[in-house]
Amino acid sequence: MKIAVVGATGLVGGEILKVLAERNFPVSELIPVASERSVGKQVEFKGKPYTVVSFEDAIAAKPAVAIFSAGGSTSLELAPRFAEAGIFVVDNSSAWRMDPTKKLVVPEINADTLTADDKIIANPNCSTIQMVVPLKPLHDRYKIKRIVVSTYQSVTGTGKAAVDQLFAERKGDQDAKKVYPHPIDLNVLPHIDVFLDNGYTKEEMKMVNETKKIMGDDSIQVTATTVRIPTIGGHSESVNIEFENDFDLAEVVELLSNADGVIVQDDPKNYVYPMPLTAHGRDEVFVGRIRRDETQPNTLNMWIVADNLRKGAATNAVQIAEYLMKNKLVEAAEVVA
Ligand code: 2RA
Repeated sequence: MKIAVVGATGLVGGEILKVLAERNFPVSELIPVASERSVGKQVEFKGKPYTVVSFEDAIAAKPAVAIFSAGGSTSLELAPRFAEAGIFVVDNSSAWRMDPTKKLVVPEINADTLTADDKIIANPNCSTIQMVVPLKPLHDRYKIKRIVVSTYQSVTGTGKAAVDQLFAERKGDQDAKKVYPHPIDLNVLPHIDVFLDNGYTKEEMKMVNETKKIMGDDSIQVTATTVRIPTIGGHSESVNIEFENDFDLAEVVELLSNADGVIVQDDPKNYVYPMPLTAHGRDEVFVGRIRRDETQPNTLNMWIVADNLRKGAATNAVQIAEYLMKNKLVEAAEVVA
């Protein structure tokens, strides 16, 4: 398949190239794309250099799929132009996620809703993806009433400049360029994305709204506090889930162990639990500290960790492209076009 990676020079773009290579995605032609200031730069794919091209050249090259990770405004402007040219867009930004005409897809949960007409497909927010992957099988079995989540998010979610800020501060560089309004090394910021009028951040409201859309159930109540911490390996989440029905803890562990894309790491006596350090570079979502909330009925606590650049972004997007290919939606669309 001819595939374009839009935003190929960014952190997520680089991870998309790695994931395509690792998963042996059948790439017949790779088209790395970025804004004017990066056109002509080189990126590496499977050990070979590729030259970054402009948006116009990418549309003219007619890839079957373009995976976008270039920010909301670029996506709002350019995704429709790619789509009009018959190219499937899998978009990592928040631009299209809550658009009722667009699907918000986590392949383990709702890829089967996709059709050849879904030319712009939204990839959910990283912290939402890693939460819903393990929660969906539990929702199907016990029906979730309410989720209380607090996140501990990696600086890689902000981008390269934030990783640079963290390491510059760690080296004692007082003039480190600031992406955050405060130091991030040796600190914790209860602030991800912009603050909204309701006192929550946009990241927190993404978790509320996207969870309902992906699960296809508006009755699920979600309340979130999203926090940036000085780590790079992945996002962690403390999640408290109240179910309509009671559960058996051993069955919960079994459901999670059998869930697609989930690995249970839960042996606290031997200090086994998910951590960003061990989730880093992995495609799965890791779950541990699975225990009953003893303060109220039908309620579970657990700890979820995933590499936000992988399952939270690149891997999920590549899995969507794989689904389009395996289910022949790409060819079907080309025939129609
Ligand atoms: C973050 N959720 O971690 C964002 C990235 N999309 O900041």
